[in-house]
Amino acid sequence: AISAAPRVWAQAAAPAAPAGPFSLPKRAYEANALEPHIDAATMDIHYNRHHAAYVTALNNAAKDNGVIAKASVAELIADLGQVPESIRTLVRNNGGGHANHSMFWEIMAPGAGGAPTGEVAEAITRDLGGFDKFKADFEAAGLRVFGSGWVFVTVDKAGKLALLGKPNQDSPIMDKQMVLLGNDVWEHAYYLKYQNRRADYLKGWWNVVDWKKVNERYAAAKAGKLAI
Ligand code: MN3
Repeated sequence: AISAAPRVWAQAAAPAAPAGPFSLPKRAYEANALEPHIDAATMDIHYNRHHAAYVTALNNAAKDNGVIAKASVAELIADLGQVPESIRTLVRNNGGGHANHSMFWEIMAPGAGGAPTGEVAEAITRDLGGFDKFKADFEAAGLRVFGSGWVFVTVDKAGKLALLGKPNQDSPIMDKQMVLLGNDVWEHAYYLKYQNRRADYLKGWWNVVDWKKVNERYAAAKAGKLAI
């Protein structure tokens, strides 16, 4: 008889990545932990396949290139001019993808959401017009990204915030800026659950934003110690 065991997405194994300097960061929660806002199947495929593929491509590039092998992902994408032209686009796309997704998993958590807290709440009020206006502007920026991309909040060393969208896997780090938080608006981030309803995904996402972690990133940015 043919076995008809149901697929358990949360237990799907990560593809074997070649040994290399870059690795998939550990996620602090299970694939189903952000349900219903981010479904387990999307989380599993997004992390174990999409993000893993960016890491694998970077490791493959590092095998033949000492510059890539020795740099952190943030160092690489902050200065793409140091990368040989023949693989610059590869490193831009996959290095950006690795940095963006590493940040993305970090700023989400189960049982999170609600209003921002601490210094980040004050900065949102001061620089972005308060939480309600910020949420509306952030969602609108996410909808304006045509095709695939991200919407980010950047932070400078003085703690000042700014909102911007980016195409593809581009990162504000490529413009020597620091990322406080960002949301992935590639279809792979939401299509299984939300189909074409990107606006609903953007609205639901606030329920999983971990403001405690965002405050840690804010403090790190002001101290000049934000790694990604
Ligand atoms: Mn993605």
